[in-house]
Formats: sequence, C-alpha cells, structure tokens
Amino acid sequence: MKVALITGITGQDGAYLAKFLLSKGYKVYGTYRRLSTPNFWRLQALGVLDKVELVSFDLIDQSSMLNILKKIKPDEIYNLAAQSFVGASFEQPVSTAEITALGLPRILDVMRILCPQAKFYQASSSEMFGKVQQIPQNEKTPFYPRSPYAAAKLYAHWVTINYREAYNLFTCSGILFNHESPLRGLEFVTRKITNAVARIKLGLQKELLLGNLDAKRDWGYAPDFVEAMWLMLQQEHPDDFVIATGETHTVREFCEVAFQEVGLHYNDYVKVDERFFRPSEVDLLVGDPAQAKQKLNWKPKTTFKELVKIMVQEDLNRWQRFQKGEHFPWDAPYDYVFGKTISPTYQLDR
Ligand code: NAP
Ligand code: G4F
Repeated sequence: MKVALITGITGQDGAYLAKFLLSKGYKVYGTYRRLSTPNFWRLQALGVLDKVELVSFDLIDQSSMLNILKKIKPDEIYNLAAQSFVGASFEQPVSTAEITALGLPRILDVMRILCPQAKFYQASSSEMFGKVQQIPQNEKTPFYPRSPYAAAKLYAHWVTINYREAYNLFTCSGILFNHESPLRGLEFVTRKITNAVARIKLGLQKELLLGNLDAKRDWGYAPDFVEAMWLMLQQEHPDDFVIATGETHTVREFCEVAFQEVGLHYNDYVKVDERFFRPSEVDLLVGDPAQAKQKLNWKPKTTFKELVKIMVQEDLNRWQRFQKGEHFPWDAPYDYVFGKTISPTYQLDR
C-alpha cells in the first residue's frame, strides 16, 4: 500500500486530495496545527476524518517534520500547507514568508536526508505571474509577484526546482490557478459571494461589500485540480505544470451568475467598499493548461457556471439547515458575518 503525507490536510485542497488518495487505496497521513478551536470540518464534510492519520506539524518547526518523516517514510509528499490568503500577506508579510516561503526548505531538507526516494509536490500559485507578462500564462511565462504571498510562493517554487537539480530529487511544482468549492474559506471572494447570496436569499443578510469587481481570475473546481497534483507524481520524470481552465471571468461576472442562480440581480445587493481593495492588485489571470493536457492527460471537468451553481446551492443548503436548527462547524466567521465588517489592517486609516 502506498503511503502519502499531505501537509495542510485541514484546508480545502488537503481535504479533497485526502479523499482522492483514499479512493486510490493510499494510506493517508495529514498534518494539522494545534488551534484553540479544532477545524476538521472539511474532513468531516467529506466523510474522511476517521480514515486518515493526523500528525501534528507546523511549517515553522522543522523538528516536527523530522519526526514525521522518520516514522512514516512516505512514498509521496504533498506540501499544501501555507498562509494562503493574499490579503493577509499584506498584513503579516513576515509570518507569510516564514511559513509559505521558508517552510519549504524545512521540509525538503529533511526529505533529502531521510527519504530521498519520496516524490514531492509543491503547491505553487498563479499569483506568481502577478502583473502578467504574457496572456495566457504558461510554464515559460516570466514571473512578477504583486504581494508578499506571491513573493513567498516564488521563493518556494524556485527552491523546489533547485532541490530537483541539485540533489536529483523527484520534486514537482503545480502552478495552480484559482480553484474553488463549497469547502473554500469564507475570506476568498468566491465563497464570500456564494455565502452572501444564500444568506440574502434567505433574508439573513441585506448587502454584500466587495473590493475590486474588475479583477479577472481563471476559476476552476478544486476536486478536478487535486487529481492533477497526483498525476504529476505518477510521471516518470519530475516537471512543473500549469493547471488552469483556460477561461477568465471578472469578480463582477461571478456575482452576476451567483445572484442569477437564486433569481436575484447582483446590482441590487453588491456595494463596492474600498477597504477590500489591495495595496497592489493582480488584474488578470488566465492559464494555458496545454502541457498538462498533453503530458498528464488532464483537463478540467467542471465549467465556470457549474462551479458557481455547486457553490451557491451548497451554501443555500447549509443555511436552510441552519434555519431548521441544525448546527455545523462548517466555517469560521470572516470578513462580513452577521452584519459586522472586519477591515484589513492596511485599510484602517481610510
Ligand atoms: P487553505 O484552505 O488555506 O489551506 C491551507 C492549509 O495550510 C491549512 O490546512 C492550514 O492549516 C495549513 N497551514 C497554514 N499555516 C500553517 C503552518 N504554519 N504550519 C502548518 N500548516 C499550516 O488553502 P488551499 O486553498 O487548500 O490551498 C492549498 C495550497 O495551494 C496552499 O499552499 C495555497 O497557497 C496553494 N494554492 C491554492 C490555490 C487555490 O486557488 N486554492 C491556487 C494556487 C495555490 P489550518 O487549517 O490550521 O489553518
Ligand atoms: O479570492 P481571492 O482572495 O483570491 P486570490 O487573491 O486570487 O488568491 C487565491 O488564488 C491564488 C491563485 O491565483 C492562490 F495562490 C491563493 O492562495 C488564493 O487561493 O481574490 C480574488 C480577486 C482579487 O483580485 C481580489 O482583489 O477578488 C478580488 N476581490 C474583490 N473583492 C476580493 C474582494 N477578494 C476578497 N478576498 N474579498 C473581497 O471582498
């Protein structure tokens, strides 16, 4: 039986990847952090919490990785753990670098010494393209990061390549464009929108405050994307791949389709609030997944409209159950919940 280790198993991708690997017959270990309130809700939602082994790990604590790798000797390591919210990286640039950038060599160096035969996946990001130098973006497009998050991811991306070239390790980077789902955190724009659409439809919320409606993203469906991570590690030779749908849509279009799904018009509810603008923005992302199609035989299965529908319907379902008295630990409140707006720190003086 193959053994996989997923760092960040409590996150959106970690939960879907765990479910996917279990379906392939893997023994799955996943890392979690001690928090004041445990957050295993995604693993619970997918029905896999009791099927995975949880191990304690923090990206700033190298000895925790040493203990894990010594004990479990995985065949495959998927490094999904990160401070993954671009907005927060402007508020906490140093901890973002400490976790998202420096966390990577902490893992790779222990892997190099203890289990050099393991195959390694790094969660790189389309945010590294930032102020895009080419449309669409592919594996050869130059990078231009626009946030402390993107800069941290770029460091980790290059270290992944460096360990492949320097030590002949099987390390791959997936340059993934935005991928969403009902398990997405509420701070990200798609889930913030679909959650608000459900609440507005049910009379629980009156308006939705957003930032830049003109930003364009290439949005895919997370379960489609985790399969690509696995496919990369099944190749004979390690390589880096862009994983994307090849389509781009504005935040405004996302709102339009999401509100339409419940028979409402976004113009009646969405208000632009400058507090949600970023100090520097990534205006347009659209990926070219041709190499993944050719070498991995991967392509996205879910369209943009299907994605929006899945997310809106699941948020509606959750809030309807909530109104009937059921309670779930499905999310931590964020940004705009129960009428309270939390301002990003860099916008407090506005
Ligand atoms: P996510 O939901 O935010 O999950 C991030 C995971 O990292 C969580 O399990 C989190 O644990 C863990 N983590 C955070 N800080 C940590 C630390 N100091 N030590 C150990 N673990 C820590 O993110 P996601 O959407 O699943 O994304 C997975 C990865 O892909 C991330 O690296 C992200 O940057 C990258 N990525 C995502 C996308 C996307 O569109 N989703 C696109 C490109 C790249 P807690 O639950 O305890 O917070
Ligand atoms: O949903 P977002 O916060 O995602 P962003 O910044 O694109 O980052 C996500 O995708 C990356 C891949 O490209 C990942 F690497 C990263 O970990 C994360 O998963 O914002 C999307 C866009 C931005 O342009 C933002 O300015 O939506 C715009 N936006 C407009 N109003 C907003 C809001 N974003 C958020 N979070 N909240 C708003 O109210």
